[in-house]
Amino acid sequence: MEISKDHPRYRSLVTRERLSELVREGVVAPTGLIAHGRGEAFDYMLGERTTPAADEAARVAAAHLLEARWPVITVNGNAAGLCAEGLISLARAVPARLEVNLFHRTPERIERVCRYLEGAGATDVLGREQDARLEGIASDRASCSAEGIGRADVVLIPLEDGDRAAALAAAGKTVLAIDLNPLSRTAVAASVAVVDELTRAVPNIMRHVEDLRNRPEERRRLISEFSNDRNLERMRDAMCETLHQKG
Ligand code: PTJ
Repeated sequence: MEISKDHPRYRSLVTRERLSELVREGVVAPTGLIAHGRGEAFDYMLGERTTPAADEAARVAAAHLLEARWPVITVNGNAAGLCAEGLISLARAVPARLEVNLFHRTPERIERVCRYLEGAGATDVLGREQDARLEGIASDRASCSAEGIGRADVVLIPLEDGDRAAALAAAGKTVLAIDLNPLSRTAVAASVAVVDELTRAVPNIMRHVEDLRNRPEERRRLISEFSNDRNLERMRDAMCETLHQKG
């Protein structure tokens, strides 16, 4: 589809087209488009910007990633389609392992998403071998890599479903979520929920990683002072403010 560059929603239209293409290629799940639409609606309510509270959460997420013993970043179809290069760069910078972990799981799709990441420059992608299980999930969605999620102490989960976020937290892992919905079970179950659009949140976390790299005391202070509940409340307030301004 031809999209005119001066269309006011040009970027959004291009992203939608790209995700639709990736559905045809089997990287993004068909319902990934619905998840994306929900994200767009929440982002609209945020004014499509990184709020001060989201920036604070991104800084605390960066602190956790640097403090972690075995940090892992999980990647699903939407995350790969929207932000493969950003996630790969973040994983290199921390450094953290990348694991493909899908909600709509078939061996073919796992392979496609792994190859998509590798095509964007990733190496050592985990996920093809699912040799561990997360307690508390009955379906094959419990499967994960022993070298990745299985061993991780800190897991960054962009756009994850609520059951798995809760299971990761119950397994004693520090869960860092990126999710535009401040009411989602994922955002609530996380230790840190970055309520921001993925393609803004990832480079922002990366910027904070560089800033905090040689500041261990600052990292620990940030972690000990952060409250996810309070941050989510600020995000809900920010959405209400935007709605009032627009009305
Ligand atoms: O590739 P798969 O099979 O692993 O499937 C991936 C999806 C995303 C389809 C699957 O995990 C799913 O169904 O997710 P949910 O439960 O719909 O949750 C997606 C969450 O991500 C929702 O709360 C959306 O608001 C949020 N979201 C969507 N797009 C973005 C986003 N958050 C940040 N940035 C976005 N671009």
